[in-house]
Amino acid sequence: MTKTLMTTVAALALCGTAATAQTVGFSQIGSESGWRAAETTLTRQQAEKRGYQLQFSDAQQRQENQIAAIRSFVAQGVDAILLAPVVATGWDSVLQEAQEAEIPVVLLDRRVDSSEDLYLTAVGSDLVHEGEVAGQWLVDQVEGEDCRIVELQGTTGSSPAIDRKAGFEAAIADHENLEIVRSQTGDFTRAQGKEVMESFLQAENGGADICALYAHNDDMAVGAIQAIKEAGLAPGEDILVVSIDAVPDIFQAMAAGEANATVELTPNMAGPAFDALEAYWADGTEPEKFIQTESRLYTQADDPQGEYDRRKDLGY
Ligand code: GZL
Repeated sequence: MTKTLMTTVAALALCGTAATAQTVGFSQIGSESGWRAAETTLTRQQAEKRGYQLQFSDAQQRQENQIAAIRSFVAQGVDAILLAPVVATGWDSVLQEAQEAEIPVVLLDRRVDSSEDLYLTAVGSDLVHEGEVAGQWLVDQVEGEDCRIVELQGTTGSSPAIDRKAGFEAAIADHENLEIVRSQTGDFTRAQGKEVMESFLQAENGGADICALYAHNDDMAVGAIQAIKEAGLAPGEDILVVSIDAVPDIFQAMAAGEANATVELTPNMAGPAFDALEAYWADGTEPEKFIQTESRLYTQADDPQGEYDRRKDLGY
């Protein structure tokens, strides 16, 4: 049988399966941040719009729950699996099980250290670049003045926590006036962001010795802003605040002068993921192993109230 005829036959066979609704398993990390909630909302909307049945699993930020969910999806014989991996390590065996079941896996918004042969593609931003953009904004903002920085890291062992730290450090490396004096995980949540910032303030002369906060996501920054205010200081002025995600509430803080800059991360990772899966299902098209989404800096000069109004109903 010629290659063209084989491709046609394969496409026709797949079309037959495409006539029945594809079932997609989605192992989501949890609902730890506004951005995560928006990613879930948009994934559900994309699945509904494209006629897929979405099997959703919320792992409560525990890798063992994600691994169990993937095994359940494999047992169900789903047509594809979306995985937002809470941490970067420990996925080889369960991804091999999905591969042996010939179920394509697409990674969303975070990366894994497994071989790229074990997943169809990964959709996400350049997390190192996000950290670099945040760091460069602070370099430009302080204009050579000494600046003692405190850092709220994301979930320990997650690719955004590793990469956003690396990118920020790279951006400030050649500027001796900028120094990260305290750094600790706030696990991407508001509550822990507030709690850790309280400890930073206490340890740094009530906050008088802190020039800036770099938070790996806006939710930890919003929690920290509350702590800074409760300590009697003005966030955005006494302590500069730069973070990542561009969720509505950081724009509300910016409009109030309580936050200074955020780097946007699109929550619509599912759109490019489903596009890649549809091409793969149609004729076996293998996508690039990384589909990059855009990042953009927003500051108080970028109509924060308008950005809040534009985003507040997008499912965050
Ligand atoms: C980054 C993403 C992060 C968000 C946080 O790609 O995984 O996880 O920045 C979320 O808000 O918790």
